[in-house]
Amino acid sequence: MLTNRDIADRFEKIAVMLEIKGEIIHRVLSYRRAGESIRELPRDLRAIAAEGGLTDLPNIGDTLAAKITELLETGKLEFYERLSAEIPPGLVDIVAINGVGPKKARLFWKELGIVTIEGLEAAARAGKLRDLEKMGEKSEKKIIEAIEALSRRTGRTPLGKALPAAQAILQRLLAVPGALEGAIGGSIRRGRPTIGDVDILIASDHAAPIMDALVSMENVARVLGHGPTKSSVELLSGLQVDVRVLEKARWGTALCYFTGSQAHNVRLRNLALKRGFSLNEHAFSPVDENGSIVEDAPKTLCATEEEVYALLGLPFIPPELREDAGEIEAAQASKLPALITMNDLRGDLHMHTTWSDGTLSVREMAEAAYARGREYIVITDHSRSLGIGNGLSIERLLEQQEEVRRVDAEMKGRIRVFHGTEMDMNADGSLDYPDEVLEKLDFVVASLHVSLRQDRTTITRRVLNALQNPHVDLIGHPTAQYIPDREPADLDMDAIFEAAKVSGTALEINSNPRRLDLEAPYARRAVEMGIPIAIDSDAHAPEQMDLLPYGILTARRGWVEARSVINTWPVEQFMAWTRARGR
Ligand code: DGT
Ligand code: CA
Ligand code: CA
Ligand code: ZN
Repeated sequence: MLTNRDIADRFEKIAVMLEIKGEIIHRVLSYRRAGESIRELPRDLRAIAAEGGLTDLPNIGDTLAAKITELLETGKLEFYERLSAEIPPGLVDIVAINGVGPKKARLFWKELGIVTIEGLEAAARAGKLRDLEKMGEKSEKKIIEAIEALSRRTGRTPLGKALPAAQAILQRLLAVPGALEGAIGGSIRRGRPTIGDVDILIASDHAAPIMDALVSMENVARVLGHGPTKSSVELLSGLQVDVRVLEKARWGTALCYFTGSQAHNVRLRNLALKRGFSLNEHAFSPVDENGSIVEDAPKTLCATEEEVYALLGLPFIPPELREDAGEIEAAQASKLPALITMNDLRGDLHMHTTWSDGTLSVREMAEAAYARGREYIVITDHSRSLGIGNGLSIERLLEQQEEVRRVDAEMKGRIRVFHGTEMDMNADGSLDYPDEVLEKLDFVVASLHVSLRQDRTTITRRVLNALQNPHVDLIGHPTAQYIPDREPADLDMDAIFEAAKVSGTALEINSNPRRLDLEAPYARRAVEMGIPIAIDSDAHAPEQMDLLPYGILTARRGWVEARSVINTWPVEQFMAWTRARGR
């Protein structure tokens, strides 16, 4: 399903393509401005479209509204498909190079047939650009430098983009006749927050049709390699996808190998060597005392990963743990954690409604959460100082409480609905509501949203203040990172963990794939210190409740068990916990 950001990206891409085409600036700007407006929207376009409100948005007239509707309904845009046939979409990436505008991109394309950054770089290094109109050795050198800078800047793709793209491709490939089994491997399977490239495995005896299906997908920008059992493509999004086809009899060794991590694989190979085998993606092969593979000796194939680990004397190790971060030792000692799963989640303690910047009412969010199997939720709209989030004054907060109580009564026997807040930890270190207001609430989340670039002492003190307040139950998205655009705030995490341990305040794993905050290593440390965790959706719209699996994946990478997570607890236990915290 396309998000506001996807549609904004698309319109901005169209603007650049029109510019390369040489369209009048008025038309170019209409797409660019529309893209910018959509990117800034505080609400889901889908909801606005459902209300018929698209043309009320800034910079959106009838024509663009129709295009948004087409994108929302079909996921595609006829106009864009036609334009792509005329203007290679890879040129848009070239325009992103510092110092290369649409005119230059057009020049390189028309004169030298260059349609990708790599093509441009090769031409520049070969000295082919300098003789073009208005170019020279100096500008050629500048382009090489700018390309190098660009490749340092980009690189990894957020999990939230890579995983849905990988799933869509996997489904396409599994639909090819002869495909028996398929999986996403690599860093996606391990749940890393950002992804270098996508690795997909398919078990089949007929690789060719699967390879052909991959390279002929319409969202392929370039084919990087097209072999008999192994191919790589670059998608229009820039994401690289590696696909390998193998026999089902070797599925276990192959999936294990291509899941990684490389460090984990090295450990497994060493364990295999100790047992007299060389282990690779194909099989366990007997080795002699020098470690050389014994030719003609029978190899052992593994159809499942369980068999691979069993041959190494280990229980199955969940992919999220495979980072050589103690999982091998834990497995050897039968001390692997019983990792949390989606089924363990009962509550969701952080979400927004139309009272602040959400898209649905309290009742609608409760229904949406109930439909997804939640047993209890906390409504946590923004607090008064957060202007951009339409934060609630004390009066509106108390008014909202009446509505929450009413909805809770209406939903009786189906889901419990509690009243809370996502309160700002203000730039001056104060909390955004006084204690006498906080004590009226069932649950208090405190979050950093503003002045995120304060120095370490100042910004850490804001969080420590919140941790010292007995009314604060949870620190929301503690580091305030935003993947990939914003680094975590410069916090003294040691001090924060120590303070949370003393106060017993929970720390959040925010499931939004743009946040994934806390990340796994911090979550693991919190659990080791006995600090409670909450895994929340922070939903501003109902479909964002479906992002919880990203939080679960992150928790699993952090060795988190259900018992450490307060919203896996039955509602009575959760209530007893918050009450014991001074309510
Ligand atoms: P990424 O793509 O940077 O997010 O990270 P990965 O882990 O997906 O890495 P990738 O795509 O290069 O390779 C996928 C898996 O294949 C990797 O996790 C382990 C395995 N693999 C690839 N190359 C090697 C290698 O040279 N040695 C070993 N032991 N394993 C490898
Ligand atoms: Ca990968
Ligand atoms: Ca790869
Ligand atoms: Zn929130």
